[in-house]
Amino acid sequence: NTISVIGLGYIGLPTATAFASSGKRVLGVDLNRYAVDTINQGKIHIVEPDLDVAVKSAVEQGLLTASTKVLPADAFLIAVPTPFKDHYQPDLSYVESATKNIAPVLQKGNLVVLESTSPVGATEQVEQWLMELRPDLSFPSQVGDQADIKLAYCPERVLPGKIMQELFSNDRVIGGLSPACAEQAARLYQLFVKGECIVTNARTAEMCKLTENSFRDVNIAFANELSLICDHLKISVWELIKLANRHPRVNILQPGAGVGGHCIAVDPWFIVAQSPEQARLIRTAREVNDYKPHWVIEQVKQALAEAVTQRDCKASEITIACLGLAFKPDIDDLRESPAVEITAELAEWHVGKVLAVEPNIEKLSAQLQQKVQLTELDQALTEADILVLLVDHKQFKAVAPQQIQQQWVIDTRGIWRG
Ligand code: SAJ
Repeated sequence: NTISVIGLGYIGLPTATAFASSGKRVLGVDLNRYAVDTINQGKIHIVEPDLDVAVKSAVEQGLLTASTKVLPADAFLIAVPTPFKDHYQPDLSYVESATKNIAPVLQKGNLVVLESTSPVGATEQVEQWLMELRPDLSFPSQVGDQADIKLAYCPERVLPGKIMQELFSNDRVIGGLSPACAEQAARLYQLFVKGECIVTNARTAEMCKLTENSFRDVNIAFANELSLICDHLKISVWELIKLANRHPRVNILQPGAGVGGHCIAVDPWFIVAQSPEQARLIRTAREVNDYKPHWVIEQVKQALAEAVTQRDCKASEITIACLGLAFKPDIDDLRESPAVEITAELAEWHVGKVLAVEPNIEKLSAQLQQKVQLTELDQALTEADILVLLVDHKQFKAVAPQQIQQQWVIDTRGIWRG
């Protein structure tokens, strides 16, 4: 009576732990030896609040073990990355190798669930790979509900930073390759999910995940586009949004330095790649959000030109401080962060000093370290001539606008110069 989770990253590890907390025996599988060894010591290799305690307790109770090898189980959950390759085409190679790894140990009655964010049709593709490798077993597209192997798609929808709460409380959308597949998967997730487990078909569930993140991307793009329009028309976008949101049916999100993370900036492309003719708004939203960091860089360049003229000094005498590097507030995750993109480009281009403040990390990557100096907030506020506020971390919000002495402040979050 074991559940096997393939891929022990930001989604796989919390999910494995959640099943273990319901009393199930869980085997987590990952190619990363370091991750496997760390987990078996009851520790974690990623940063996520409350995950360390949960893993420690699951490992100590003997319910969670990790391995680099796949073993027979009752259910297999695939939670491996699905990045994109050139021209924004989804890359299913990790899903393919996970599928090929479980194929030899599959047994009649097993359930296979794909959790990774995937293009529409990916669960059918997994079935296809399994059918080719295991002609001795029957599959849903051959015999429907009577199949030896049940397959379903069940996307994760948890918010990084709140994974250990949302994993239990969120509703789950569960799409089966047949109704019996969806029902069997729903029964599995009900072991720990307190929200509702709603069943549908696999294609709808796949599209549902992509739709949720595209919805957010389009809405953030609307806010980011407004910030450009307002700058052009000399209006405060922050005041404008506050006022517009007083309308009972208007709820505009917040502009920022761009959209980061490995979900919202990626998933809409899966829709565009499959339906390029139809997905016009979704593509444009991606382009608007991807353009925002470049616009911020232009703002900084303008400020620098002004500073040099006004002070009659050299550009090398001007210090720029970039505040915040993470992809969103109060986390330490710098992956796919527009703030990193902006800081790196400014450091590359500016002849003077570039400081960075990121309260959630201890040191910079080797690449950034060469050009950027990681400093404390106080020092940056004293030393810098130009402030570029990129992330609304709580430490920055705690500084009153009156404390900011700089003439040039590019405030992408509207906390000081709203
Ligand atoms: N952002 C803005 N303005 C806003 C809100 C967000 O600029 O008003 C930016 C953030 O700064 C960040 C990016 O958007 O750079 C994405 O942040 P986020 O908090 O919106 O989302 P993620 O990427 O942390 O998590 C999303 C969530 N999806 C939705 O809210 C629809 C989460 O529930 C998903 O599980 C996750 O993607 C995922 O793994 O797909």
